[in-house]
Order: sequence, then structure tokens, then C-alpha cells
Amino acid sequence: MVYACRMYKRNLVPRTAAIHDLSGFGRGSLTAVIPIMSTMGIQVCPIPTAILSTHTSGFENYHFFDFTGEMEKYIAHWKSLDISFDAVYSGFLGSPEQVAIVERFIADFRNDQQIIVVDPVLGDDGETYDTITGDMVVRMRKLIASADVITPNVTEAALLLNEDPHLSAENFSSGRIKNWLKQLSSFGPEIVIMTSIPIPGKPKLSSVVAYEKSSGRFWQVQCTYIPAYFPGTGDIFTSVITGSLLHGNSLPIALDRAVQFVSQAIRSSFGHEYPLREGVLLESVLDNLRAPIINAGYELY
Ligand code: PXL
Repeated sequence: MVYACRMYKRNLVPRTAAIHDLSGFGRGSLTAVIPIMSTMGIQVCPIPTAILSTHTSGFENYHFFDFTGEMEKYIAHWKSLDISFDAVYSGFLGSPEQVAIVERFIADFRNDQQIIVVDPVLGDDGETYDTITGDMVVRMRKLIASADVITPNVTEAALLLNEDPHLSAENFSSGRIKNWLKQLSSFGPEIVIMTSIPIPGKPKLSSVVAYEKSSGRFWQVQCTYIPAYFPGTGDIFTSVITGSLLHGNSLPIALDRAVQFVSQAIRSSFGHEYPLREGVLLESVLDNLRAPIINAGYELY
């Protein structure tokens, strides 16, 4: 049986390996990555890093099964199948030891036309997530060196750079933002996308700023800040970025699509009264991913 298209020697639809946890309730990680990227016409091949009854933001006593001991056997079978990936996309890891497993996976499945996306999932809103240790932060600094694209939020960027993750909005001058992005790209990645950036003096807005090392250009997309923290929006954002780049969109168009989709998802949810920990009502907006981009709001920064 031949799985790739013989004539073009490529995958019939773009294919990504998705290295994230599977959290059964709460709409994040693989339960966001798979529907979003599938809707965008990408084949998603998951490698679970952990299996949880729920994600860890706002739930207590969740069941956490660390998949570290199983991952290498799972990956060894894939190696024997001679399959190729157009992207490798990693997110939440179940243990610091998984960094070495992901690095090996990237090295073993490397090809010229691939993008490696690492979402350094560590925390949000100035705090690390429940299961994230100092060792995970140290090892994540190493993992981003293997990536072409990284997508930290401001808290994760601060942790990776050993900066204060509790800075107030006034501290986010464009000079500081550019400096952080350049420092992060000096670890290795060609593209650094920082999300959830407050804008000094504009509490109703938030922004995403990206740096593209080879062109030296910075891009910004601003959006309305909605005062509600829904877990999983980082996973949603990076899934759209990865899908969009896999379809050959430019970086600023990918930023636009991701910001627009996350904003639509939050707006579709915020008007309802339900526990925020259940995440955005993703199912009600998935079809928007098939709509063309009408208003591109990106600008050079
Ligand atoms: O959305 C990031 C994330 C991923 N995976 C797990 C999490 C979180 C955030 O809380 O708990 C298990």
C-alpha cells in the first residue's frame, strides 16, 4: 500500500505531527488542534504527551497520565512506516524528559520542506500552569532552538528569557517587545510570534507581534481585549497559524487569520453565562475557518 501520491512524491493533503496532551474535557490541546486543523484541510497525526481528564486551568483533582514512557515505542512504529510530515507541531509536554523525545522526533523526521512549530506551553497571565516545573522552563528554552516558528504568550516569553512574568501593561514599550522577540529568535527560530501583549494606555486592546529574522520585519495585529480568560485559546491560535502557513499563506496573513478566529471564538462564547474553564464554544465557529479573509488588519510594527 502506498500512502503518498506517487506522481508528486508528496502527501495528498498537508500532514502534521501534533505533539500535545489529550485533555478529555475543557476544549484545549488535541481537542482543539484536531478539529481546527482538520477543518483547514490538514491531516493531523497526534502523539499524546499526557492524558488528562480535564486541562489544569480551573479544575482540581484532575487525573493526569504521563505518556513519557510510551512515546518512544509509539514513534518507533511510525519510523517503521516511512511516513513524512509537512509540519511538526508541539505544545504542552507531560514531563521535562519529553523535550529530548521531541528533539529526536524532529531530527529523525526532518525534511527540507517542513515547518517545525513549537508552542512553548508554560503558563499564562503571569503564572505557570499547574504541572509546569522550573526544569520544564529550562528544557523548553532548549526545545525552541529546534523550531522554525514559536508562539509564546507574554508570560511564556518572559519565562523563556528569565524576565519578570508579572510586568504591567505600561512596561510593554515597542522597544521592549522588539528586544524580546529578537532575543527569542537568537535561540534559533526564524519566526517568533508573541501573543496577548497589552498595549500601554489602551486597556481595551491587545496585540500579537511577530518577528521574521531573515527579513528583519516585525508585524502587528491588534484586537479588542475581552476581559475573560478562556483556557485553550493559545492552542487555537497556534493551530490556525500552523494550518495557514502549511497552506502557503504569508506570515502576516496567518497572523490575521489566527487573531480573527480566536476573536470570533471568544465573542461567540463571552455573551453566554457558563464556566470559563469549559473553554470557548469552538464547535459553533469552526466553519468560519473556511471563509476567505476579507479584512486584513495587519501592519508593519
Ligand atoms: O492550553 C494550554 C494547556 C494545555 N494542556 C494542558 C493545560 C493547558 C492550560 O491550562 O492545562 C493540560
